[in-house]
Amino acid sequence: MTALFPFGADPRSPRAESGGAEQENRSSRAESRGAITVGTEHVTALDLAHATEALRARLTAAGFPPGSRIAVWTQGSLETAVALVAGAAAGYVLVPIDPKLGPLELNHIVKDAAPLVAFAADPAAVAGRIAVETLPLTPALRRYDGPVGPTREVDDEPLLILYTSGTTGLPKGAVLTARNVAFNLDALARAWRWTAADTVVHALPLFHVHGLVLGLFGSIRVGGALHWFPRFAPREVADALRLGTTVFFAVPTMYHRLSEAAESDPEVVHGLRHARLLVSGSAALPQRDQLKLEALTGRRVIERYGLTETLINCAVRLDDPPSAGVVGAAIEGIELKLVDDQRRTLGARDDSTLGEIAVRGPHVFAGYLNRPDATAAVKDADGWFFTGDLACMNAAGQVRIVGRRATDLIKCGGYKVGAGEVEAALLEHPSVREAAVLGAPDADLGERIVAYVVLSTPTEPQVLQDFVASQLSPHKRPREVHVIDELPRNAMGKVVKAKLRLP
Ligand code: MCA
Ligand code: AMP
Repeated sequence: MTALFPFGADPRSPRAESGGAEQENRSSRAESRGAITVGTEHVTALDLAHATEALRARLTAAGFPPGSRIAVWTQGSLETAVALVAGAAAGYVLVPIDPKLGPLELNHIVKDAAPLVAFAADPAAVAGRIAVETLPLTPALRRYDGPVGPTREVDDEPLLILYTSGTTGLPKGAVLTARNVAFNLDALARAWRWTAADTVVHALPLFHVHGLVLGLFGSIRVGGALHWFPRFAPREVADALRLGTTVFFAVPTMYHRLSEAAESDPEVVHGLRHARLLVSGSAALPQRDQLKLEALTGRRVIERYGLTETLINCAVRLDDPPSAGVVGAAIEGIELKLVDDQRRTLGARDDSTLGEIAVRGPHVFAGYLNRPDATAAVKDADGWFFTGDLACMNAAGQVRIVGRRATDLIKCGGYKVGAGEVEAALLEHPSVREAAVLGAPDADLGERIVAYVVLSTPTEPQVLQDFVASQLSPHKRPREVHVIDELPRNAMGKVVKAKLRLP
């Protein structure tokens, strides 16, 4: 078995594993610069090894051995990133929490995942929000200077519980194992020749796969480095690329904003030109943004496609020829097929036959926490996971995503939002009698959340937007609220959302 991260033992200590020359090299290389940089602060690989030991010692002494579930409030600080890596390396099961979660989701997650303890860089900011004890991260994780031990091995035990929305109901906790993560990252590293020489820059949240698994864990697993911005600003990312980071991970909304910034700011163009690799994911990258960026910078953005439950399924490789709208072929070591409505395999590789993407392999999650029913609905007895995404495939196995089965799932800024979740939150407002929510095309966000409501007492749309932002994560708020007299329904009384869609 191999270690999850390459800083398993202090490369300078006699406890360093024999035969770990490559590991030692990688650690030493990353040690000479920041393994993780946030703002003006950074930690080295050796600091991460110390933090792992410190976290393990602290939690074990408090009665929480490795294997216990710990929640981490993913506040925007270096300490947060360190705690996530250290917690994973020390063998804990991490439940990353969006610090902006509203009470509806937060209470559900804490009850469902039942973490024994929580960590926060700034416990005061989250005081009283959950019944679990919240320990401060600073400064203990960086003061430890005792001996360091091995990190967690790549095993089939849970590593992460990540919450993801469905069409209705509250988010479900996807349980990802250490093997899921390690296998997926190694395959991507090969596809992109992602090595210890790379420094990734990203400005994604650390409570979803994209920012946490790819951006943070990926950078550390390859022995490289990460420059993390807790907030996205085009110029900051471009400056980081210009000053030596080599790889950029972002959602399409960020590329859209970069393409706009590049029109007026030559430094943004300059930065993007410097990158070795620009990768987009979490939602479809519109052609117009791709072309605009290419025209301005001469660089192409490559796409990869994934889900919380499967991590990354497809990726355009470094040497693949450019092809519009293609998210690449299945990554090495996984099986991918298209299926029809009855889940029968479609053999066509004609770039036009449409089917649902199904995948199988060591990257597919263990299941949803406490929801065997929901797991059985998406994963069959043979291990195939049915994604709900509709696509076609060409003769080379390259996949083009065309849409998704469930119209009640909205991808807004790369965040998945269930229409039912937003409707339920709106119905909690005393003035709302009925609500229907859908996604409308949006040049910046991909899709924007639009709500149609029938009111019992007059209320301003802004009040309802703020109400949803206070109950759920603010990114789940409707960007538009339309007050109507009644919702269109069919003969069975079911709301016909198609009749609400904007022209
Ligand atoms: C605005 N705000 C509010 C309100 N309005 N707060 C309370 N009440 C309101 N009414 C706050 C927001 O919380 C936010 O604060 C700020 O104002 C701006 O909000 P918003 O307009 O929503 O954000 P944005 O600027 O449009 O964000 C665009 C973004 C963001 C930066 C692209 O959508 C983003 O970070 N997306 C990444 C999503 C992601 O990582 N998805 C990966 C899923 P503040 O600025 O303080 O937050 S993993 C996945 O999909 C798979 C595995 C894959 O393939 O990757
Ligand atoms: P999430 O549950 O937040 O992990 O979102 C997963 C969903 O994001 C997938 O089912 C797809 O619908 C969408 N997605 C991710 N990457 C891409 C991409 N490159 N192109 C189109 N859709 C994507």
